[in-house]
Amino acid sequence: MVSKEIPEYVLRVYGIGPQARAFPFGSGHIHRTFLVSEVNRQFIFQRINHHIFTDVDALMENICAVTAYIRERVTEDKRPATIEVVKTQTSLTHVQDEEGYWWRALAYIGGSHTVDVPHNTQMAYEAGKTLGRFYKLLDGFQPQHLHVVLPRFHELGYRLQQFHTALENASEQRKARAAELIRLVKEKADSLLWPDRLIASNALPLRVVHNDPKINNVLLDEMGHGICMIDLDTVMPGCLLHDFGDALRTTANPAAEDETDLTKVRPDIQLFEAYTQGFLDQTQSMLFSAEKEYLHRAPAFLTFVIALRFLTDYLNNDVYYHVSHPEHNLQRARAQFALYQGFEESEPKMKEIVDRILH
Ligand code: GN1
Ligand code: MG
Repeated sequence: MVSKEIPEYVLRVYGIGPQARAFPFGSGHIHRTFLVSEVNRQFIFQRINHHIFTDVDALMENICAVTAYIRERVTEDKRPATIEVVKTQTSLTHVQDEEGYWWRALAYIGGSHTVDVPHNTQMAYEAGKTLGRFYKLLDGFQPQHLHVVLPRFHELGYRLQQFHTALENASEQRKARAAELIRLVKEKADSLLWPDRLIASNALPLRVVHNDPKINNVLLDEMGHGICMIDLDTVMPGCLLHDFGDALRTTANPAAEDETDLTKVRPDIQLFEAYTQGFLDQTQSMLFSAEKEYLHRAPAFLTFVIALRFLTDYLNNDVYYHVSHPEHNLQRARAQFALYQGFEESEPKMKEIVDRILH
């Protein structure tokens, strides 16, 4: 039985019959995702959150442009080097249902899976190599050809503005529950504006970046080898340090993103080293010296940005991220701020590792 959550009309335009089965899939915080299985084919179906991605045509154009470019460059590989948007029978990349929701389908790669936390250093290495390969394959794609679907996405100054607006409108109860984190933001924010400044002064190159390369956006095969990056929604012109930081936020943290036991939340330096090795094995020759110089400071920065966004959404009564209970965003923010502090303390050690790998 097809899940009632995917309208029959949507499946029909893809030529999928009523015998197909559908189940909720993955752990994304924004869209609704399903695995749809017929006797001999499987698809990922996603209902796009158009409150967040307001220009769905631009979003899909970006994904199709980037994946087409990668496919043209990799012809000899048997394994897919990128995700593939499946078109409808009339060649559309996305369709709207009667309620106004947009849907898209992606080919499911047999035997593939994702993990929410790395199982070992080998897996961290594979994740780093997979993001590095994504960069290598897109070297030459002009970032200006992409739409900016979510402007100022990782700009801390922008996220602070949103935080201050949320603070003005938040309930006394939520402000009280979050008081300690609110204090931390006010104390630390100024010291973290350096990437915004470097970007504004063009000291860092503009690249095609993923913008959400957390470990569960790395597709792995049965052997644990990286296949490709998935979730290309936020691929935009941007900054490599943002990607490197977000990747380590999830790959160098052995605990869950929303871990309640904060004693478990700390950067694991061996996982950091393995990821960095995998990433730099692929990208070292492409990197600019300004990028190399700041790699070790990217994890604390980006983890702070994500923590701040969870906190802001808590103050806004959970309007952005899916939550499974009323304190979920606060719980995520607590874990991510704890991780941020751990990364900041580990910067000297991370610098040593980056320098050793680069020399
Ligand atoms: C969101 O939906 P998902 O899980 O792919 C968010 C990312 C955050 C992430 C935190 C468009 O990604 O920026 O890093 O949650 N995506 C958007 O896990 O805001
Ligand atoms: Mg995403």
